[in-house]
Amino acid sequence: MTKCLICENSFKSFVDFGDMPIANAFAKKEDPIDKYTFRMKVGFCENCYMVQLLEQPEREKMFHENYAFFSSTSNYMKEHFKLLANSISELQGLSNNSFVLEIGCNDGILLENFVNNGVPCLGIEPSENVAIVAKNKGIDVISDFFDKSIAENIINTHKKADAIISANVMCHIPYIHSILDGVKVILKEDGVFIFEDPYLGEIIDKTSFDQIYDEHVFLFSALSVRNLASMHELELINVEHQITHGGSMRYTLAHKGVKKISNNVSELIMYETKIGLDKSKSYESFAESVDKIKTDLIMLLKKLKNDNKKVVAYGATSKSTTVINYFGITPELVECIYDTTPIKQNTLSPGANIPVLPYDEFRASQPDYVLLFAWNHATEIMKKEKKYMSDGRHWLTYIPQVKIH
Ligand code: JHZ
Ligand code: SAH
Repeated sequence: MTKCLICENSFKSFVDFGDMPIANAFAKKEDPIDKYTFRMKVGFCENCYMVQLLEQPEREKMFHENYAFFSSTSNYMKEHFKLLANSISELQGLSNNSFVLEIGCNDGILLENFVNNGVPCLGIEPSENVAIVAKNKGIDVISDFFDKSIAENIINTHKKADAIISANVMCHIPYIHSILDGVKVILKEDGVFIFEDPYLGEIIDKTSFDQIYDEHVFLFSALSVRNLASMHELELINVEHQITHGGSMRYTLAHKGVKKISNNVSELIMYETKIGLDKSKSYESFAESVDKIKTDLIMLLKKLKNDNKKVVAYGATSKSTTVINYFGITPELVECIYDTTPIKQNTLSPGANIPVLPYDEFRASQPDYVLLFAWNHATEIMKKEKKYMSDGRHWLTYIPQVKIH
């Protein structure tokens, strides 16, 4: 039994992925291979409804000056964050007298929009290499891990925030109580705290098990977020579905009792209760569904190998580390992974040592089948590669089930 990170209740795991490497530990060929692994199990706390990892590597092992994920590699995500900035500006009536704080600003994909619109803002970003890209865009960034003590420092030098924003960061932070204490300190009386993360309801529905890796310590639902907020005198006032990252939810929190609660919240809670996200037994078949995908994909990859087909992969995602290592995908089955991110290129994938190559070499490699690890960007990528792939080549995807396109 393990203690829940939110309410300290004891809980057990419902799925065990075995020993996993750091999802973004792409190894340069000249570097020694990092043999570090942690046991990746996921469980559900019946008391507060939080789905969470039982164990997580220490934060400095994941977020540092060689962090491999740069947010701005997707044009679709750039557009998504531009729209988010506009909608928050409208919601809060932001101007050059306002103040916006972002937790985990990465390369500045969101905050650059506020800078361009003359809205004062600040990013907090511990991974120095991505923070430098944001700083070079003219964004004010503190290179540190946000928590309550950082918040207390910020309040000495900045005014209170009209909006605090955090995309794909809250679900990464096991010390989330300290984050919410910090939010409480910095958020103006009528301010909003808006965050979005992959949505538990869709992860269960689509069996998108690859959203589970070291960085994602929590898989949120409205049920768990509402409860967590209430522990900090905050209130969940809105929820909005997003199609990003394979299905996400945007949660809006405000100080308790200040803002009207949208009907979306009770409707989503009703839906979550109906599909059983509040009950242990709903999670029992998840591992079986994952193993069905595993069997189907491995069988297909072995058959393609026997038929002498050339199979490569597209997108060295964090998610792919779970797929590759849990399924036992080797360089014999998938020759290499092409990716546009310079820091990932000419490296070996974490755990399985599949070569990661520059995207520029993808088309010349003439594959028969392309395994799409960046399936969450399928619309953007398939559009970009449409002409090339129409020449008798096939995409392979595996969420929600194995499919040849
Ligand atoms: P992508 C990361 O997850 C990690 P990952 C993190 N934990 C998280 O929650 C989300 O992001 C937000 C490449 N690519 O977005 C770029 C191409 O090569 O699915 C990336 O390496 N060509 C913070 O890593 C990868 O694919 C393209 O055209 O699972 C995509 O990674 C495009 C669009 C992407 O996130
Ligand atoms: N918001 C971006 C980046 C997500 S990547 C997007 O949606 O694309 C997650 C980021 O959170 C990483 O850049 C990591 O360095 C950062 N991070 C991790 N822990 C953090 C903390 N305690 N405070 C602030 N940022 C953190």
